[in-house]
Amino acid sequence: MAKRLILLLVLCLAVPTTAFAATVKVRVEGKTKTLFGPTEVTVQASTPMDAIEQASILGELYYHVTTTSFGPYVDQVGRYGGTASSGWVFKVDDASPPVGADKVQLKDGDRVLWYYADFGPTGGPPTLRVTAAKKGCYAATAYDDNGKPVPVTGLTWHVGSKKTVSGMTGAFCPGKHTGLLIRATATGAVRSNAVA
Ligand code: B12
Repeated sequence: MAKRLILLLVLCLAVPTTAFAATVKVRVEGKTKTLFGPTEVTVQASTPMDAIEQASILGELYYHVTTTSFGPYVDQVGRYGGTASSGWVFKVDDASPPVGADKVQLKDGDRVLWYYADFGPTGGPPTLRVTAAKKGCYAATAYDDNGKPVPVTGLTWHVGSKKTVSGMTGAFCPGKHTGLLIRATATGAVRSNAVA
């Protein structure tokens, strides 16, 4: 009888995780380069913690989780762990949830970003997102931890890995760029996703 109860309990705990897996996009931005999914890879994941596990499986990406008083904490991804004022944080749909990565239930269409960040007196860095705009043009938006658009300086557009364009305001219209991805960087901001 006790064994059956334990089995039932285990099943109850296991089922929601699988049942609530959502179809989401995941990207991992490291300290010096993109570690996984520049164009954002679609995975099935129930939480941001699950999303980094899926990225790790698909990209053979090293990550490490430690147990803290707040719960499971990602203390390293790829080569770098944290210091007193830097470490690994995540956003869902461009905003930083105020709880651990195992506590956020993802829903279909969410975009999960894990990134290495240096924190100063004003908080963490904004994160950049590039979207395709009208007529072959692109827009870049920087988001703060609350998911609110914020201004950035030094915005630079990258066309593939060789061409860069700086000093532009408004949409970026690169012209023909077959096979080359468009992305953006800015001073003190986390680099953007890449868009075809
Ligand atoms: C410094 C800090 C960070 C640093 C840690 C740098 C480092 N040294 O590795 C950075 C900026 C990386 C960070 C990240 C995050 N943090 Co933080 N962080 C803090 C802060 C300000 C101090 C923690 C500390 O140093 N304690 C002193 C040391 C001696 O104790 P410790 O137990 O060893 O501390 C470790 C853990 O706290 C761990 N840690 C830090 N943050 C978090 C968050 C979670 C959910 C977990 C499980 C562990 C954890 O890192 C510390 C150093 O190794 C606290 C606020 C506070 N006053 O406690 C928030 C705080 C713990 N963080 C918080 C949050 C939400 C996060 C993030 C989930 C934010 C995000 N959306 O990404 C991430 C964690 C994601 C992950 N990697 O799994 C919340 C947790 C709320 C909750 N109830 O779950 C707190 C309480 C801030 C707040 N009020 O919102 N954090």
